[in-house]
Amino acid sequence: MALAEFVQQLDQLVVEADQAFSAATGQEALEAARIEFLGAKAGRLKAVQKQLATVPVADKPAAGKRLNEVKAAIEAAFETATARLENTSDEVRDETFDPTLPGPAWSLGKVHPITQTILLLKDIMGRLGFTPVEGPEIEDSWHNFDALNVPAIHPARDPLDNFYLAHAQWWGAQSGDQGHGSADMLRSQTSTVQIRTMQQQPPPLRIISLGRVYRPDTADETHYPMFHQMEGLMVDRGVTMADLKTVLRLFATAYLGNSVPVRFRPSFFPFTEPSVEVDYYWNGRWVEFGGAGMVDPNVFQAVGYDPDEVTGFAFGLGVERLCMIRHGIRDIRDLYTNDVRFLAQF
Ligand code: FA5
Repeated sequence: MALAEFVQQLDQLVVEADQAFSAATGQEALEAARIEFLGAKAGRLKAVQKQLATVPVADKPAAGKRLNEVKAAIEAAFETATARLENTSDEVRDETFDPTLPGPAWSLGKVHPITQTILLLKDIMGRLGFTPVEGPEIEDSWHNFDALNVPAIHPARDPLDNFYLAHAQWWGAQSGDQGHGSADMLRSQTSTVQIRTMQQQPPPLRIISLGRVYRPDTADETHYPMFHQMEGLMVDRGVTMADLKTVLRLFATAYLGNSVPVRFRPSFFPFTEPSVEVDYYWNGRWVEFGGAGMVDPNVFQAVGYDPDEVTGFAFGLGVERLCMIRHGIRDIRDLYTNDVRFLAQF
């Protein structure tokens, strides 16, 4: 092959390679063009190079020199295209960005301690055979009072002790039967869910209900106008006070991690007879957690259960109190001020 022809092929190759590299819009296309022109085995430059052998001996130095120049030019065109693609990638390049500096510290959100407590309580009670159920937070006074055997003239119905809704006529509800003259209110106890569950399901029952309740209590270290209760209800043939005490003791032992003595103090709730206050012995003192008792026969009658057939126990414990004792929290208000420094500890 004559020198002129050899050189012309090389020059043509530079132009085509440059066009192909410039046209590549992505890494894949660029790599394909690189293989086409610069490929070590079957590349087009290699093919022209092989023809160097056919160039007359006298012209070989000039041909070889030109070959090296063209090779360098094609490689330079490839480098330029590579740099172009890197600069136009999605990432916006920031001159001041220093990849060697430590990045910002991300802190993960946490489950609120009350929610953590609720999950744990469900877990423990679940192992004791109690299924979680739910009820509405806006209740009618029939479920909150009447069906729970709270008499029409009972002081617990007083509007100063309850959050009735603006349109509700609490006094009209005093003799309310279900759905009639029944005032809407924010429930003051989770015992309402006992009623709703028994209305829907026949005995035997073993349920818990965890949720918010509302009372116009002044906030202090141990009281808040909105708090949570865990209600428990077990109904079957032959359920006794001994079952109640056993369940509460097993629960406390699982929850607090030590053998926890339980104390019952005589008390009064309209919906249980007998009724007790439940105290746990913890860190050298007795702490009150809630109320409990044997379900009053009048409650069974209100929901259509036969009190001659079944007996049952019920209890209502303060969830905040349980949470506070486990974590050594002194003031219930800390749980509701949403201070991340406090909440991040749990
Ligand atoms: C009741 O609410 C009954 N319904 C409990 C019950 C259920 C008795 C079933 C019998 C059978 P009491 O009003 O005592 O009871 O409240 C129970 C617990 O809720 C208290 O012991 C306390 O731990 C918690 N508690 C009451 N008021 C507040 C408040 N303002 N803030 C935080 N926790 C409270």
